[in-house]
Amino acid sequence: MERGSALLIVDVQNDFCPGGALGVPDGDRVAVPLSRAAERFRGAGLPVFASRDWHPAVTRHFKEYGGMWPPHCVQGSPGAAFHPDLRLPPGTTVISKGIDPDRDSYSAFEGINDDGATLGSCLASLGVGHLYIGGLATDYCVRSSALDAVRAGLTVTLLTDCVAGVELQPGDSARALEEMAEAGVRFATVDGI
Ligand code: VGL
Ligand code: ZN
Repeated sequence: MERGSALLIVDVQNDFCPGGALGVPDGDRVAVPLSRAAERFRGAGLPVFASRDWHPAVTRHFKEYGGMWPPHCVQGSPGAAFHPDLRLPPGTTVISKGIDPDRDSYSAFEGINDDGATLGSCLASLGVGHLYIGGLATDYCVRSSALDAVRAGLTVTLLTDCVAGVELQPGDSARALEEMAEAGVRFATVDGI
């Protein structure tokens, strides 16, 4: 957590937690350690970002319209709200993604803040060089966001005790972790940073 670090919390939303429309096994278990991480970043004066999947009701992302997924995280619905155990410190920037009905937009780097600025431009204007990432789901949005962060030239650390995967195919999360490692992503636990 050196100067120039920031935290990105990916999609810790009700629909990705057990009982939700696209519940990730143990998805709710990441909320507490990520809240602790957010508090530590905030305490150190470092920026915190929280992305949310934020789909229109009609999108090619959903099965019914040609995609892979049951409807989830529809804008303004209870399922799209952050999980109640996730405590976001004041000043957290919310990044909304998946708004374009023609794209899956798994990566938070395809998302924007309330003023329409992309995550990439927010990070650049704050001088962020090292992004710490945790959240849901390891094998989709976390994977995609971490790989995009590397492509953007950032040092990336994945918080391994703060992620959980969809596992459409068993082993998807393990494969995603391997892919991230090969791309140069580092691994740490919340208490190790
Ligand atoms: C996600 C599947 C569909 C994610 C989003 O946040 O990982 N996964 N939409
Ligand atoms: Zn989605």
